[in-house]
Amino acid sequence: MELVLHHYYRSSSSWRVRWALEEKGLAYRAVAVNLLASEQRSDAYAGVSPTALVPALSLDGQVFTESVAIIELLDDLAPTPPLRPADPRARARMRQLVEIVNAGTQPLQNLSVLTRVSPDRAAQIEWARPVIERGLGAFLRVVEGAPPGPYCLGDELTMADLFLVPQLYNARRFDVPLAGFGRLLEIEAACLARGACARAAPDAWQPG
Ligand SMILES: N[C@@H](CCC(=O)N[C@@H](CS)C(=O)NCC(=O)O)C(=O)O
Repeated sequence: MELVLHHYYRSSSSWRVRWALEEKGLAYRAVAVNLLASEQRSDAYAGVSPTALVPALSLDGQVFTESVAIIELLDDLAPTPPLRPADPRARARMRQLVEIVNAGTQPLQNLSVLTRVSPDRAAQIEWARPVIERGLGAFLRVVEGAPPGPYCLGDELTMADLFLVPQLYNARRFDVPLAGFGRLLEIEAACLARGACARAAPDAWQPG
């Protein structure tokens, strides 16, 4: 399996996919797409991704976008460790958490939205902060009803964790106060203690 990941080091969606690849021990070549230099809108990248967003994963020459689809594909092709619970209710709960981030939070604080809101960073932060606070608040309420354990849904790491931790990273970039999110911060610490999460984190990657 030849894997090439088009990504940006600080993109939360890219971190999700790098993390899944690391958990599964899959070797891949990383190609940087510099969002701040608008490389995602270049002609060259239009030939890679139909969405002009990162990440995009090329698998034996076939390109997949959308981190949910990519991670589920990886989970099907390399099932160990599983990133989705087998139980249908637990799986739906996991997908609920994933969508709170993927559909309800991250898109509203994405670069292309922020630049339409305002060119001014302070105004962008003012827009993004309540969006992220609301998303994390919903996420927390669901996690509080889940079985206890180090991760979002108990003892096993799932995709819900892969979506939470990069969103917390985004929250800090937008000065979201995190004091009320202690349970989520505990989960984050448990995740960052995993080599796979830390190796995939923005800090482990060079800009560009
Ligand atoms: N739902 C998509 C989101 C992809 C996405 O929004 N990527 C962001 C970075 S996290 C991006 O490429 N932004 C560039 C832009 O808005 O122009 C996924 O999960 O892959």
